[in-house]
Amino acid sequence: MLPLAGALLLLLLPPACLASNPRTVYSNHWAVRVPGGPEVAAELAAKYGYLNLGQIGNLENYYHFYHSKTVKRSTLSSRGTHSFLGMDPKVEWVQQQEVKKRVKRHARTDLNLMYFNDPIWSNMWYLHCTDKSSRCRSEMNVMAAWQRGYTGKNVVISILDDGVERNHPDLIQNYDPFASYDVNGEDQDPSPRYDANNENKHGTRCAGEVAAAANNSYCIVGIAYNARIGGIRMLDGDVTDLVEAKSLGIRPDYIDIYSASWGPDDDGKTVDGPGPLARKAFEDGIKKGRKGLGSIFVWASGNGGREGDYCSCDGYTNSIYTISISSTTENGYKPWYLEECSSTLATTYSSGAFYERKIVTTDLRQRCTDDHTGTSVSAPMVAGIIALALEANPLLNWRDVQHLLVKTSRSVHLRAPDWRTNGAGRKVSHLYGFGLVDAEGMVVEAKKWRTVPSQHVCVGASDRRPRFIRADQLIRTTTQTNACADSSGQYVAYLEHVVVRVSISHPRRGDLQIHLVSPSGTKSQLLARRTFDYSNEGFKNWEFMTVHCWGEKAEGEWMLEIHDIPSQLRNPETQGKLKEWTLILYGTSEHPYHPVTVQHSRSRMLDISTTDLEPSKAALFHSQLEFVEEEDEYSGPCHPECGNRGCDGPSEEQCLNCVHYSLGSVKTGRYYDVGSL
Ligand SMILES: *[C@@H]1O[C@H](CO)[C@@H](O)[C@H](O)[C@H]1NC(C)=O
Ligand SMILES: [Ca+2]
Ligand SMILES: [Ca+2]
Ligand SMILES: [Ca+2]
Ligand SMILES: [Ca+2]
Repeated sequence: MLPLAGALLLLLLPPACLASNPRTVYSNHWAVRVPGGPEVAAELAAKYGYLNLGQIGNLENYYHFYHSKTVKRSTLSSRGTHSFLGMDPKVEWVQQQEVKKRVKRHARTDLNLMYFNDPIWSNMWYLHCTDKSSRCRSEMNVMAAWQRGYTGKNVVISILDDGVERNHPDLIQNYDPFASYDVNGEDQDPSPRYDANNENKHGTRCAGEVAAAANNSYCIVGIAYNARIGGIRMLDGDVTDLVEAKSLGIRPDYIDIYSASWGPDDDGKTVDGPGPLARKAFEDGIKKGRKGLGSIFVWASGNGGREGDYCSCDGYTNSIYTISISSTTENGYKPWYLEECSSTLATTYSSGAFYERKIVTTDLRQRCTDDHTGTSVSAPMVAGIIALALEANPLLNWRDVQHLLVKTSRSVHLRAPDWRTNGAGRKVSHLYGFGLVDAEGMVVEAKKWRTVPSQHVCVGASDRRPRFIRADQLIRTTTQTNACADSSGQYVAYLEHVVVRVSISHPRRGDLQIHLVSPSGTKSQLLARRTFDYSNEGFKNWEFMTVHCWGEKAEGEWMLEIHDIPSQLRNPETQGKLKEWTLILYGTSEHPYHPVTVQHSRSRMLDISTTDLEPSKAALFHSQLEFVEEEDEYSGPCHPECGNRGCDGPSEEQCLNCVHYSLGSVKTGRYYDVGSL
């Protein structure tokens, strides 16, 4: 039986839009609809000898099965076991994938022709994941974004670090003195201080990742290789609140993106965040920076994984104003240094175990290194990718950029035990946020992006009823909210960030585990146990943040759970106390992508390839389709060449590819890509 939406689609599609291949070529991939859930899908795959490659994008109940014994490309539809799969009562619908004609947009072969004469280009494995030999199975699609013409032109990035070697042969071309400052030395030149250990190499390594020159026969290719790059030297000296505030506020109308790969000690026992001045610098940056669009602060999520650190105890990465980035290894494994928490937005490749490759980039003393590691790698990579998106659309504000990352990042093959689909249909994990970044997805979406509605902030009433926290007990406390529907013009219908401000006293802070459950049932871990955190200082108005509820409805019942699991080092008789907690909801009163003022009246076929059914792409198709739906209807005359196909403008190029039809409901678009797989 076909699912309803699929049936709708087939009825609506005129024959002219169906595959025009005279011979249908079948692949060894199947799309299968299994309403019983992932376990049932896994069972079925095992039973009939398929490899279950997981849910197709964010399409619930649709799974991607692969059968290696089937001839890879065949003109005969496979029978035998495959018809058994289709007949299983737990399978609602199954379709062997036909190989469709490729179209320009995803012509991967072109990517292989992309040649740079930089000697280390071929070692930049994280940009060559489509190569057959590559272990990174999913692309960050940086080359595809370049192919669309985006290389960071007119975008300015600055690295907040220990200096940048501005005369490095691979940096000098894009180096921008106006994007630079030396806070440590109080001068204009951020050149690092050289010592025997090359202690201050970090900033130079990060700068190359972002904007090393391309095709100059030297070292590597930066992700935004035509962007301008500067350095703010601020880590080589005493770091104070003032130093941080100064650094975060250098030329906010000139610098678009600040990339920071530092924070409080990753020792697993520190709870620390920006002081009053740095906090003010963040707020000023997002309100006034980029002439009011908001500075973009990209932040590494931290390297304290081995020490059991948890990034929600780092107030910089945990801030709503910073874009927190995590790392995965070339094989999609969790790196040893990874810190989990619910404020992480997205992920890039970085180093991992000794047998996994590291990142190549520019190094101190005009050199090149293949030894750059940790989440320090990931923040500049995303800074570079955001630069590509800002080139595609310079009017993106600071929240647009976060929305783009939420929307386009993908879980793909990244291994995490906690991938969950939130109430808005987005897969999210405490290891990886919304997943691996997709540079092409970012530029495509950015190009067509409409600024999201203004940010509302709904501060709930503080719950000051004290509650004891006893060893081995789980306490639950709930709050019912209408999300400020009736007051102050701060109604939050659709969520972005959610913050829980808490004050807790406790004899051993590291014994606490805190979760927040949203009205849609999404459970964010705000704090995990930290073995080394023996502090008796508790939390004083600490703000935990989660992005896991992004896109969900805010109204309803929220639940805070605190679990005290005493370590052996502590007297379990001593107890803690939850003194106060407050829920702060950030978001919009209208749907961020479908404001009510927009007409949804027409859709059309998009010339996107659906050839290989790569699950990672389904989400992208979805978002592209969503956008097209949002186009205002054109009601004027069409060019005669359009025949009966309709058009969205008067010229010949604006003819629609298919006979147009009305969308009965906006939701149809959601299934459109499945139907055409
Ligand atoms: C780099 O330069 C070479 C010539 O040295 C040229 O053939 C190639 O197309 C250039 N690559 C890119 C991506 O521009
Ligand atoms: Ca200097
Ligand atoms: Ca180069
Ligand atoms: Ca940390
Ligand atoms: Ca953040």
